[in-house]
Amino acid sequence: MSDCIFCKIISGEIKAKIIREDSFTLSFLDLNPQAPTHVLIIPKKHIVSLASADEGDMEILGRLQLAAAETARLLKAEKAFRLVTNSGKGAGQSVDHLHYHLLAGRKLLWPPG
Ligand code: DGP
Repeated sequence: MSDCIFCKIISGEIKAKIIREDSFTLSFLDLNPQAPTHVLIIPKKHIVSLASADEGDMEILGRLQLAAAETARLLKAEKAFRLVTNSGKGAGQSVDHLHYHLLAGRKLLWPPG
């Protein structure tokens, strides 16, 4: 989508520190880190949010999970990390392109705020 920040990161129009990439997903450092390790994992397909994904997105949703686990391994965070998606403005979603936050490197409290 032409006015989507994350689509612009995928196309290279906006720079980001890429951690991992494959044909379907991109992992890159969050601009506003909330933990020593804070990576965003996104589909290259523009999906607005998890709530708007449908059965046709089943494969990409699986690939996102595996990309997140691989990203955690690459960053040596596989023993303790959190994967979270904010779906909808009320949940804190500020970018309307599905993304998972991978957080690690500090004590992660539960429940989250
Ligand atoms: P959320 O609030 O769940 O929609 O998370 C959006 C995240 O995206 C937020 O943690 C900050 C990050 N972000 C926003 N714009 C950019 C950008 O241009 N580059 C990078 N690397 N991250 C961004």
